[in-house]
Amino acid sequence: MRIFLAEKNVAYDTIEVLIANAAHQTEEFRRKNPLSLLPVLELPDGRILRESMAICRYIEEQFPDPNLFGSDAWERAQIEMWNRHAELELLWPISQVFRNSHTFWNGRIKQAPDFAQIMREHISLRFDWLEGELSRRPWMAGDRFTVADITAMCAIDFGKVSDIRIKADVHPNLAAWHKRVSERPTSKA
Ligand SMILES: N[C@@H](CCC(=O)N[C@@H](CS)C(=O)NCC(=O)O)C(=O)O
Repeated sequence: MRIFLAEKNVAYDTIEVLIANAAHQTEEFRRKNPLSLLPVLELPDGRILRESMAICRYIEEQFPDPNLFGSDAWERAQIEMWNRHAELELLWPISQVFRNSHTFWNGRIKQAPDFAQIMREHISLRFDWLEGELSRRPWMAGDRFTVADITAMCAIDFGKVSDIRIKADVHPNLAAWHKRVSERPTSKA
Protein backbone atom coordinates (compact mmCIF):
# COMPACT_ATOMS: atom_id res chain seq x y z
CA MET A 1 0.00 0.00 0.00
CA ARG A 2 2.76 2.43 1.00
CA ILE A 3 4.76 1.62 -2.14
CA PHE A 4 1.74 2.08 -4.38
CA LEU A 5 0.97 5.47 -2.79
CA ALA A 6 4.63 6.50 -3.08
CA GLU A 7 4.66 5.61 -6.80
CA LYS A 8 1.61 7.85 -7.18
CA ASN A 9 3.26 10.55 -5.07
CA VAL A 10 0.08 10.92 -3.01
CA ALA A 11 0.16 12.62 0.40
CA TYR A 12 -1.78 10.87 3.17
CA ASP A 13 -1.88 10.49 6.94
CA THR A 14 -1.10 7.16 8.57
CA ILE A 15 -2.63 5.73 11.72
CA GLU A 16 -0.50 2.83 12.98
CA VAL A 17 -2.61 -0.12 14.14
CA LEU A 18 -0.27 -2.55 15.87
CA ILE A 19 -1.23 -6.19 15.36
CA ALA A 20 1.24 -7.20 18.10
CA ASN A 21 -0.83 -5.13 20.56
CA ALA A 22 -4.11 -6.52 19.12
CA ALA A 23 -5.04 -2.93 18.20
CA HIS A 24 -6.81 -4.33 15.12
CA GLN A 25 -9.18 -6.26 17.37
CA THR A 26 -10.59 -3.35 19.31
CA GLU A 27 -14.23 -2.40 18.94
CA GLU A 28 -13.17 0.93 17.44
CA PHE A 29 -11.12 -0.74 14.70
CA ARG A 30 -13.78 -3.39 14.06
CA ARG A 31 -16.18 -0.60 13.18
CA LYS A 32 -13.78 0.12 10.29
CA ASN A 33 -13.11 -3.50 9.44
CA PRO A 34 -15.24 -6.19 11.10
CA LEU A 35 -12.65 -8.74 9.88
CA SER A 36 -9.89 -7.04 11.96
CA LEU A 37 -7.57 -6.85 8.96
CA LEU A 38 -5.27 -4.11 7.68
CA PRO A 39 -5.01 -1.91 5.69
CA VAL A 40 -8.08 0.31 5.74
CA LEU A 41 -8.48 3.54 3.80
CA GLU A 42 -10.53 6.19 5.59
CA LEU A 43 -11.59 9.15 3.46
CA PRO A 44 -12.00 12.67 4.92
CA ASP A 45 -15.80 12.27 4.78
CA GLY A 46 -15.59 9.07 6.86
CA ARG A 47 -16.11 6.56 4.07
CA ILE A 48 -14.12 3.35 4.56
CA LEU A 49 -12.50 1.11 1.99
CA ARG A 50 -10.96 -2.28 2.79
CA GLU A 51 -8.85 -4.76 0.75
CA SER A 52 -5.49 -3.54 -0.59
CA MET A 53 -6.41 -4.00 -4.25
CA ALA A 54 -9.74 -2.17 -3.89
CA ILE A 55 -7.84 0.69 -2.26
CA CYS A 56 -5.17 0.67 -4.98
CA ARG A 57 -7.80 0.72 -7.73
CA TYR A 58 -9.55 3.65 -6.09
CA ILE A 59 -6.22 5.55 -5.83
CA GLU A 60 -5.44 4.67 -9.47
CA GLU A 61 -8.67 6.36 -10.61
CA GLN A 62 -8.10 9.42 -8.44
CA PHE A 63 -4.43 9.71 -9.46
CA PRO A 64 -4.05 8.12 -12.92
CA ASP A 65 -0.33 8.94 -13.37
CA PRO A 66 1.80 6.94 -13.39
CA ASN A 67 -0.48 4.22 -14.67
CA LEU A 68 -0.01 1.02 -12.66
CA PHE A 69 -3.07 -1.04 -13.67
CA GLY A 70 -2.84 -0.92 -17.48
CA SER A 71 -3.91 1.48 -20.17
CA ASP A 72 -5.81 -0.66 -22.66
CA ALA A 73 -7.96 -3.78 -22.41
CA TRP A 74 -5.14 -6.24 -23.10
CA GLU A 75 -2.65 -4.59 -20.78
CA ARG A 76 -5.25 -4.27 -18.01
CA ALA A 77 -6.04 -7.97 -18.36
CA GLN A 78 -2.34 -8.92 -18.29
CA ILE A 79 -1.70 -6.87 -15.19
CA GLU A 80 -4.83 -8.24 -13.52
CA MET A 81 -3.66 -11.78 -14.31
CA TRP A 82 -0.17 -11.22 -12.92
CA ASN A 83 -1.42 -9.35 -9.90
CA ARG A 84 -3.74 -12.24 -9.08
CA HIS A 85 -0.85 -14.68 -9.60
CA ALA A 86 1.21 -12.58 -7.19
CA GLU A 87 -1.60 -12.57 -4.61
CA LEU A 88 -2.73 -16.18 -4.94
CA GLU A 89 0.50 -17.97 -5.86
CA LEU A 90 2.94 -15.97 -3.69
CA LEU A 91 1.32 -13.76 -1.07
CA TRP A 92 -1.28 -16.24 0.13
CA PRO A 93 1.03 -19.28 0.57
CA ILE A 94 3.78 -17.09 2.08
CA SER A 95 1.33 -15.63 4.60
CA GLN A 96 0.16 -19.17 5.42
CA VAL A 97 3.74 -20.22 6.24
CA PHE A 98 3.99 -17.22 8.56
CA ARG A 99 0.64 -17.82 10.25
CA ASN A 100 1.10 -21.56 10.62
CA SER A 101 4.73 -21.76 11.73
CA HIS A 102 5.99 -18.44 13.14
CA THR A 103 6.32 -17.99 16.90
CA PHE A 104 4.61 -14.57 16.58
CA TRP A 105 1.30 -16.43 16.21
CA ASN A 106 1.92 -18.96 19.04
CA GLY A 107 -0.96 -18.60 21.43
CA ARG A 108 -2.68 -16.10 19.13
CA ILE A 109 -4.14 -18.48 16.59
CA LYS A 110 -4.37 -22.24 16.07
CA GLN A 111 -1.37 -23.26 13.93
CA ALA A 112 -0.82 -26.16 11.53
CA PRO A 113 2.99 -26.58 11.06
CA ASP A 114 2.49 -29.43 8.55
CA PHE A 115 0.45 -27.14 6.37
CA ALA A 116 3.20 -24.50 6.63
CA GLN A 117 5.69 -27.09 5.36
CA ILE A 118 3.42 -28.01 2.43
CA MET A 119 3.15 -24.32 1.56
CA ARG A 120 6.97 -23.93 1.72
CA GLU A 121 7.32 -26.68 -0.90
CA HIS A 122 4.56 -25.09 -2.99
CA ILE A 123 6.34 -21.70 -2.90
CA SER A 124 9.58 -23.30 -4.03
CA LEU A 125 7.76 -24.65 -7.11
CA ARG A 126 6.25 -21.22 -7.72
CA PHE A 127 9.74 -19.69 -7.62
CA ASP A 128 10.82 -22.25 -10.28
CA TRP A 129 7.87 -21.18 -12.44
CA LEU A 130 8.61 -17.45 -12.04
CA GLU A 131 12.27 -18.05 -12.86
CA GLY A 132 11.21 -19.14 -16.36
CA GLU A 133 8.69 -16.33 -16.75
CA LEU A 134 11.21 -13.67 -15.78
CA SER A 135 13.78 -14.98 -18.25
CA ARG A 136 11.48 -13.56 -20.96
CA ARG A 137 10.72 -10.05 -19.65
CA PRO A 138 12.00 -7.58 -17.04
CA TRP A 139 8.78 -7.04 -15.06
CA MET A 140 6.02 -9.33 -13.82
CA ALA A 141 3.34 -8.26 -16.29
CA GLY A 142 5.47 -7.19 -19.27
CA ASP A 143 7.93 -4.52 -20.22
CA ARG A 144 7.07 -1.99 -17.54
CA PHE A 145 6.70 -1.76 -13.76
CA THR A 146 3.10 -2.25 -12.54
CA VAL A 147 1.04 -3.04 -9.45
CA ALA A 148 1.84 -6.74 -10.04
CA ASP A 149 5.51 -6.03 -9.26
CA ILE A 150 4.52 -4.28 -6.03
CA THR A 151 2.35 -7.20 -4.90
CA ALA A 152 4.99 -9.79 -5.80
CA MET A 153 7.81 -7.85 -4.11
CA CYS A 154 5.76 -7.36 -0.92
CA ALA A 155 4.94 -11.07 -0.89
CA ILE A 156 8.57 -12.12 -1.30
CA ASP A 157 9.86 -9.60 1.23
CA PHE A 158 7.22 -10.78 3.69
CA GLY A 159 8.66 -14.28 3.27
CA LYS A 160 11.93 -13.23 4.96
CA VAL A 161 10.41 -13.48 8.47
CA SER A 162 9.73 -17.13 7.68
CA ASP A 163 13.17 -17.61 6.09
CA ILE A 164 11.75 -17.80 2.57
CA ARG A 165 14.33 -16.16 0.32
CA ILE A 166 15.26 -16.07 -3.35
CA LYS A 167 18.59 -17.84 -3.85
CA ALA A 168 20.37 -16.07 -6.71
CA ASP A 169 22.30 -19.21 -7.68
CA VAL A 170 19.06 -21.21 -8.07
CA HIS A 171 16.75 -18.46 -9.41
CA PRO A 172 18.98 -15.81 -11.06
CA ASN A 173 16.19 -14.19 -13.13
CA LEU A 174 13.87 -13.95 -10.14
CA ALA A 175 16.74 -12.49 -8.09
CA ALA A 176 17.51 -9.94 -10.83
CA TRP A 177 13.84 -8.92 -10.98
CA HIS A 178 13.75 -8.59 -7.19
CA LYS A 179 16.87 -6.39 -7.28
CA ARG A 180 15.25 -4.25 -10.01
CA VAL A 181 12.06 -3.62 -7.99
CA SER A 182 13.95 -3.19 -4.72
CA GLU A 183 16.19 -0.54 -6.25
CA ARG A 184 13.24 1.75 -6.98
CA PRO A 185 13.24 4.60 -4.43
CA THR A 186 9.59 3.85 -3.58
CA SER A 187 10.44 0.34 -2.36
CA LYS A 188 11.60 1.92 0.92
CA ALA A 189 8.30 3.77 1.46
N1 LIG B 1 -6.88 -9.40 1.47
C1 LIG B 1 -6.56 -8.46 2.51
C2 LIG B 1 -5.56 -9.10 3.46
C3 LIG B 1 -5.44 -8.33 4.72
C4 LIG B 1 -4.49 -8.96 5.71
O1 LIG B 1 -4.34 -10.20 5.77
N2 LIG B 1 -3.82 -8.10 6.49
C5 LIG B 1 -2.91 -8.56 7.54
C6 LIG B 1 -1.74 -7.60 7.66
S1 LIG B 1 -0.91 -7.36 6.13
C7 LIG B 1 -3.62 -8.48 8.88
O2 LIG B 1 -4.30 -7.52 9.13
N3 LIG B 1 -3.44 -9.49 9.74
C8 LIG B 1 -4.01 -9.50 11.06
C9 LIG B 1 -4.51 -10.83 11.47
O3 LIG B 1 -4.46 -11.78 10.68
O4 LIG B 1 -4.97 -10.94 12.63
C10 LIG B 1 -5.98 -7.17 1.89
O5 LIG B 1 -5.35 -7.28 0.84
O6 LIG B 1 -6.18 -6.06 2.40
